[in-house]
Amino acid sequence: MTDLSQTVTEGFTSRFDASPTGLWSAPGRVNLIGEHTDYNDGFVFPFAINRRTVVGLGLRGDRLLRVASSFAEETVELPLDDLTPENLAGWSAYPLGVAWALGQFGADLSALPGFDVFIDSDVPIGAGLSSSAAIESAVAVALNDLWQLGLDRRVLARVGQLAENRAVGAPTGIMDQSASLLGEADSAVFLDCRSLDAEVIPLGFDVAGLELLIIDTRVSHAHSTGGYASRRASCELGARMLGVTSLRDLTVDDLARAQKVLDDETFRRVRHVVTENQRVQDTVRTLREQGPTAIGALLDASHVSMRDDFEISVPELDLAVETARGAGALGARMTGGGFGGAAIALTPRALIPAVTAAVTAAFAARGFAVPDLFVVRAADGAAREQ
Ligand code: GAF
Repeated sequence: MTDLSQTVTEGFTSRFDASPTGLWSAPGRVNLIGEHTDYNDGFVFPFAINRRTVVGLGLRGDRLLRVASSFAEETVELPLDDLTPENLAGWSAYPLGVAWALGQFGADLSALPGFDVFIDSDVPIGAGLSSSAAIESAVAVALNDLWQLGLDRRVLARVGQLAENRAVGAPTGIMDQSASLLGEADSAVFLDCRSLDAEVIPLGFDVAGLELLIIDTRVSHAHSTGGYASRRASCELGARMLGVTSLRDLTVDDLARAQKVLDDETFRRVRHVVTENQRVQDTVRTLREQGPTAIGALLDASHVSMRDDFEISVPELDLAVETARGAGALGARMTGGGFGGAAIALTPRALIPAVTAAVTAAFAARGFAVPDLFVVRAADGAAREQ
């Protein structure tokens, strides 16, 4: 039994005075490349990581929902009949939002029993590694099993996204839940966010002697406020003004025309998305043809585009990227929604200590908070544990 499985079993028993029927887990994710492309119907290339959320869940004989976790003292209770997005708030909106969203995808909530759930996680919160999608995906697979809904994983990803959009209030895309549900060890998920076709592609990091180093800047971010929503709105405005359904419908050859039609800021937002879609496809092709040591320049270009065109980086992320590159990383970029969170640095294994030391020293010299640096591996997606 893993440590998390044990704390969840013990937590469930002490809060609910019973044993869970089962344990399910789902990983956080890191995005290798393809940022702010998902809600533009574009391409992303994330992978599930070896940090997970574990949930213990048991059905009840009545229609009460009870949610507890190791990160909050309170146990939240809500009758299933009162389950609406408006009645949800705080951390419990993630698990309860999933239960509500399952109802929007065909589960007959009026005929199903209530449940108790206990949650624990080692996915860092606020680091851009999708701690929220890990909770949503773990609860989604658990309820799909115990409520016997028979929904497939692509639908469960949409369930998690709907929970995040409506119950949590963050206008996010489908990437994070897809990575958490569809990920496989040592591989990344090449997802077409329009068709939801997903291809699992081996990364080959191990054979190439590479590691993916996470540099958590400790600058925390939230996607339910401000910048994320305004970037999404700019993309939608750009698509409308250019007469396309979404920015996915544009290629780099359309950018000259776009520049004539759009104001400078909207044009730069559009240029980021259009070029980023191209970079995702180039990364997948390069990985296949030349292996992972050849993708560094694409990661670097992605960061520059987010820094200068999409304007979602912060000084800490820029410093992390520049310093990691200077210390020998093959490529580096901020990852996730931006405005804080983490950068990634694709780094030869032997250089991990040097890059870690250089970034830590550079942050200290600039008076920034002490960053947290750690390696992640590509792991399997959500699963029943017991
Ligand atoms: C966050 C969102 F949740 C994703 O849907 C995606 O848009 C990402 O930011 C940016 O690529 O993680």
